[in-house]
Amino acid sequence: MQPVRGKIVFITGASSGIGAATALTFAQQGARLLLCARRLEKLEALRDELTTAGAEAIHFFQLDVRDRTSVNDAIASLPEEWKAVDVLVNNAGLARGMEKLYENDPNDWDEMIDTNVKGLLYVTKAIVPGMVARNSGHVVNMGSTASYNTYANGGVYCASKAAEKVISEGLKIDLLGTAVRVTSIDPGMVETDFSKVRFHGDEEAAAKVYQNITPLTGEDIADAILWAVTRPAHVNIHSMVLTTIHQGNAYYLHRTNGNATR
Ligand code: NDP
Ligand code: 8X3
Repeated sequence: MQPVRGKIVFITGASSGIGAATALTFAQQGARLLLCARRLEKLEALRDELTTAGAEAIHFFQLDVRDRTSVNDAIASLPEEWKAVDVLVNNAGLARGMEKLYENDPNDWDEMIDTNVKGLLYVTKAIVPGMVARNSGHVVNMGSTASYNTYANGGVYCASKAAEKVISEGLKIDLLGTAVRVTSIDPGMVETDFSKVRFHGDEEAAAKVYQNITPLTGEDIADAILWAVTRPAHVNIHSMVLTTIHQGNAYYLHRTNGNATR
């Protein structure tokens, strides 16, 4: 096992859900946490908990990953002691809307593609050249079971996660000959703010997604990320698909009320 104590772990979208849980898990291992999101106040609210949990150091900054200039400027202007990122967790992402593709609001498409695909690329481009120069590092991209099975009314979100899967594969190939590792973590349903965001704040619709199943938690995903990152240096975990016991794939579920699909 490779310890992460003292390593710089950069997590995008750390203000909520899987990102916040990953920050806590790596804090418990004594990592140095570099965290960003658009809602700086949400990051600030985590500071005490992360410090108490054991983070060696914490540095926050506000970032919208969709803005390429801001991504480049923010990463270029990091304090010197935060520049050599060891682990990048490209987690920032979202789904917007749940309607037939031809009835979707194109603004929702833009938001998903700009965040989940282009944002991930911008951050990767800003960080990976340094990893290559140091011949050391690990990129963890947040995928989804949505990249394996397309489900009704989710075509564009599924497409964005299919892009993430292919980008992860391509990055791994392009890094051959270096010691930099690439992992795609591909969860099924995780109860976070994800569905509230997807349904534009409709909490009732969001709650229904997780009714009559035991969903995964952010901590479950953080645990998977930590496992992938702490394998010996010659082991590259390419992808990890994880779902609740109640989920067969992105579409088939066992709901305790008898429903078998989403
Ligand atoms: P949350 O809504 O709880 O968290 C999403 C995080 O992404 C927030 O911290 C948010 O921060 C950040 N974010 C969104 N847009 C941007 C942006 N433009 N720039 C920077 N940060 C951004 O959802 P999850 O924790 O569930 O989602 C995290 C990732 O996990 C996403 O990539 C999602 O697709 C993926 N995923 C989620 C699953 C689930 O069932 N929940 C399953 C599989 C994958 P802020 O708003 O402050 O910017
Ligand atoms: C999020 C999980 O099933 O809502 O990627 O697409 S799902």
